[in-house]
This record gives sequence, structure tokens and C-alpha cells, in this order.
Amino acid sequence: MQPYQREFIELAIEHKALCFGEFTLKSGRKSPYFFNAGKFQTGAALAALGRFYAQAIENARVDYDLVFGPAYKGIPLATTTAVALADHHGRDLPYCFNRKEAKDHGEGGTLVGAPLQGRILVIDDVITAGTAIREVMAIINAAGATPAAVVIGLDRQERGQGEVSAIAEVEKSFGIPVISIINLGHIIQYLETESGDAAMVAQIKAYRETYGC
Ligand code: OMP
Repeated sequence: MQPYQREFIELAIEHKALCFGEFTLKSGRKSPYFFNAGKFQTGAALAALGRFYAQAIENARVDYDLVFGPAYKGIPLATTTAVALADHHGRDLPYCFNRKEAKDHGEGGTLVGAPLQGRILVIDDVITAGTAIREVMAIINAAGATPAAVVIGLDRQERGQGEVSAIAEVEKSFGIPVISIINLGHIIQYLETESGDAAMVAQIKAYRETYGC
């Protein structure tokens, strides 16, 4: 685990963005942990988050023309990542996000920011079964742009619609890499060394046995 990945886990736990308990996921799965990117609620936390996303992107060496944040949670994530890419990596690139409801007055439409064109780097929170990210790909295709990569905070390493991982399905369907700051393995590794809560680690491992890949 790299230092920035450990710092990301520590920040997520500190802000209760990474929680342990019993949670029902969008897919209906009952999970002993949940990642809620909406819990990074201060300027400093968002700035750190942007640096972690930017670091993961730099490490992956992908080529892209625009940073895209899907509504709603992807919007602040893409914004802070675009700032961190410019401030820390010398990459001043356009960014854009969508609304969930089309605006029928003023400038209208569902897209805000730079024109959605070229190779698109999508910034999102989590992929579990891959439903949400497929909707994003439809937006990119409808605009005539090309997906370049998807970057998420946490790869839950779960099965998608078939037997392989949701991430592998997305990578195969759209021919793009999915980059993550951390995955479930990093969380388990962190908890095993730092938390001393063997029961919680056992629950998470049991969940991974059931839904992991
Ligand atoms: P999929 O559409 O199944 O890939 O689930 C992704 C979405 O689930 C995310 O965009 C979140 O809305 C939500 N989610 C989390 O935010 N954190 C989690 O730890 C798990 C989920 C989830 O419901 O699977």
C-alpha cells in the first residue's frame, strides 16, 4: 500500500466516509461497510481528496482531454481533482458535469462546464455492480465523445452482472481502464494492522467470500 492510499483510508475513516456496520447497497447486497464520498464535508478534506484522485490518475499514466463529474457525487470529486491536477501535476484541463434534470430555461440542457468532447476521464465515487457507470457511458456516447478511463475512490472488488468483477465488465464493455485510489483489499490490510477489530475484519472477509471475485 502506498502512503497516499493509507492517508486516503485514514481521511475517509476520520470523516466517517468509510463506515462499518450493516448497509443495504443499491444492488440489494447487505454490506458490513460503506463508502460515502458525500461525507468529505470541509475544504481541507476535499482538497486532500482531489490530491489522492490526481495521484492515482498520474500513477496510471492515462491520456485524456477532459475531466467529467457525473451528478451528483461525481461533481465535487471531478472539480477538486481538476484543481489538484492543475496545482500539483501541471495539467490544466477543461472539466464538465451533468445535471440529473434538464434545465428548460437560461442556457438549458443537462451539461455544465466545458464542452463534453474528446477523451473523457470520468471521476466517480464507487463501482459496486456497475449500473451507475453504464449510465455515465451513455451520456458520453450521446455527446459524441470517447471515454478514456474511469477513476473511482474505492473498488469494492465485487462481482458485476456475471461471474467476473464489475470493474472487469466495465473495462471490457467500454475498452477503458478503471483506476481506483484503493480497493477492498487495502481496507482489509489496513484494518488488520491498525484496528485490532478481528470480528469486523471477519465480517468483511465473509462478505468478500459471498460477493467478491
Ligand atoms: P453500482 O451502480 O452498483 O456500481 O453502485 C455504485 C453506486 O452505489 C455509487 O455511485 C453509490 O451511489 C452507491 N454506493 C456507495 O456510494 N458506496 C458504497 O460503498 C456502495 C454503494 C452501493 O450502493 O453499492
